[in-house]
Formats: sequence, structure tokens, C-alpha cells
Amino acid sequence: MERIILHIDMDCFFAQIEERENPQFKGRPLVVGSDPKGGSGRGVVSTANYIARKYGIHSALPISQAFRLCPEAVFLPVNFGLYERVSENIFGILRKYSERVETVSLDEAYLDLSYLNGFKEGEKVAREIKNEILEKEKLTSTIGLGSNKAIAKIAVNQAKPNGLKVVLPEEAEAFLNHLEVEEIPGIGPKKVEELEKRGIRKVSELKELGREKLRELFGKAGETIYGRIRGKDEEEVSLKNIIKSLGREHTFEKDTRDPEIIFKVFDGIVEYIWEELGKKNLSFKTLTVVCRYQGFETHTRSLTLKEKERNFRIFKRESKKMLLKFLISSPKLIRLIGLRVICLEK
Ligand code: TTP
Ligand code: MG
Repeated sequence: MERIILHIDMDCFFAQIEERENPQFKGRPLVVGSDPKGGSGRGVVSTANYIARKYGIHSALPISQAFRLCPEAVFLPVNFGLYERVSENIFGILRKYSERVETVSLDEAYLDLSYLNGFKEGEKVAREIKNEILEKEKLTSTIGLGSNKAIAKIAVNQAKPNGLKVVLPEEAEAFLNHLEVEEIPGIGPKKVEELEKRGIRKVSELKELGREKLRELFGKAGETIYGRIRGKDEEEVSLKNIIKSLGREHTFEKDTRDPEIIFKVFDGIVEYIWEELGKKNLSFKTLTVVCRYQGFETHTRSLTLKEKERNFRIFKRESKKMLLKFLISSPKLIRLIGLRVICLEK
């Protein structure tokens, strides 16, 4: 059966909420993130509004660099609680339009609209969703519509900001052929580089590689990529109830390798996240530890449990094991550590 999949992603989410709350900053470049401290701050940018992006400022850029690029920008701290409340309101609106809603992050979701009668109706619903969010929350969003999740997501990336893009099933193949390989979800920067060495830039060129070659290049994911670039992506809009990911990071005032300092900070992070899980009555399923070494080289390690879990000892033990591996595997000084958790309903 032909599916109608909608992907929605809010535009510069944290920054747009701050603009709404602080109308006096309208029209100015605005950056949400850690304190730039006049250029000596050591954290990163969470996000920037589209005016600030013109200066080259983007998510995950060191805040000191953002300050250098545009010292006159408005710099605001992250008010996570507020963004979470707004996110819940938005998801509430989305759930009126489909029983199948998969929330991917605070500002992003997939809806299965296959119950509708064709893409014309799908487009109408997409407009209604955009309008309702704008009316109720005063926020703009971007929506992509396609016959699977990958196409819907690519459509969103192309239509940003405040856009709506529909890729009809009969247009899908031509649409995909024209893309650069990095536009395909699942093909990261490292793979893009490898492919480029083989002279492959466009999806149409990638299609010339057979199944076997793709499996060699991408491992297990090769099969998924093989289908995806041909417009076949069977992945369902999941009802797994991944509610959200919770995370916290810490940038040390000075790069360090002192285990006492590092583990003291990490214990604080572990306890903070555990408390948040408790307050929201959530279980955890995936733990990701982030470690950024001196010079900004950033690595992550993840553990996904077979079953969702609610045991603090496991939570703490597994997180610390991953952090320890970072300490052992490199002699470099550490700049930042963090922990992110994918949570599920109890
Ligand atoms: P995104 O949807 O990736 O970005 P965005 O909504 O700010 O901008 P866009 O219009 O391109 O969608 O992420 C949603 C929010 O998540 C973002 O507003 C801030 C937060 N975030 C971070 O804190 N750090 C990050 O590195 C990224 C990518 C996002
Ligand atoms: Mg967004």
C-alpha cells in the first residue's frame, strides 16, 4: 500500500522561541548557547536564528568563535524547561492529525497520514498543521511530504525555513537521482569523503554500485541505503514511544586529565539526568557518552540495552564504563564530557 509520510521540523527552534518571548530582539542576530564571556567562553552554540546564520554561526560551533563572527549578536542562555513545554504543546497539536506520531527530538516528528485519500489531501493537512502551530504557538515550521520517511526528511531539509515541500511518489526517483549523496539520511561526512575518492557525488552515481559494494562500504546499513536511494524505505513511523532524549554536557574551565575532577563532574551529570528521568517517570534504553578532547576532536560511545531499564546502578555503571574507555584510549587532555539518554515511557 502506498504510504503518505509527513516530516515536520521547527525552524531554529530554541532561537525562535526566544524571539517570541523577547520581541525586542526581533530583526537582530540571536544565538542560544553557553555564555560567550566576551569571547573567552568555552561552551558551544545550541542554535542560532537565520539572521545569525548569515554570519556563519551554527549549532555546535564554539561559542567563542560565534562571538568573533558576530559580537553584536544577542547571546542568550539555554532555557530547556521552556522549550520542552513548547515542544509538548506542538506534539499535542500533531497528535490530532494522526494516531501514528513518532517524535524524534524536541522539535521534530514523523506522522503517518496514509489514512488520507492521496497526496492532495496530505498537502492540505500539512498546511493546516503549519497554520495551527503558527496560530497557537506563534512559531514557524517546515514540513516535507513523501512516500517514506527518508524522502519526507530530505524534503524538509530542502524547504527550510518556513517551507512545505511535497514529493509525489511518481516524482520520487527523479528527485533522488539529482541529490548529492550527503543529502541521504544515513550517509555521514566520513562516508561522503570515501565516496568522493571514488568519484561519486550524486545519488545517480551511487546507484551504479551494486548491493554487494554498498554492503562492503556501509556494513549492515548498506542494504537500507540500497533501497533508500531507489525510493524504497520501508521503515515504519514508530510507536515505540521514544519520548525524548535527555542530555547534559560540561565544558571544563581548563582542559584536564585529572580523573578526580572528571569523575566528580560526571557523577553530577549522571545524578542530574537520573533525577530528570525520575521526575518524568521514564525508563532509559540508550546511553551515549560524549567526550571532546583538546582541539575539539569529539567522540561518542553508545550502549543500547535489549530492554528498557530503570535501575540506577546499571545506569551509573554503564555510563562510567564508557567514560573510562575514553580516558584509557587516548592520552589527550579532555575539554568536555557529556551524557545523553534516549528515554521511553515506563
Ligand atoms: P535542529 O532542528 O537541528 O535545529 P534548529 O531547529 O535550531 O534549526 P533548523 O531550522 O535548521 O531546524 O535542532 C533543534 C534544536 O535542538 C535546536 O533549536 C537547538 C537544539 N540543538 C542543540 O542544542 N545542539 C545541536 O547541536 C543541535 C543540532 C540542536
Ligand atoms: Mg529544527
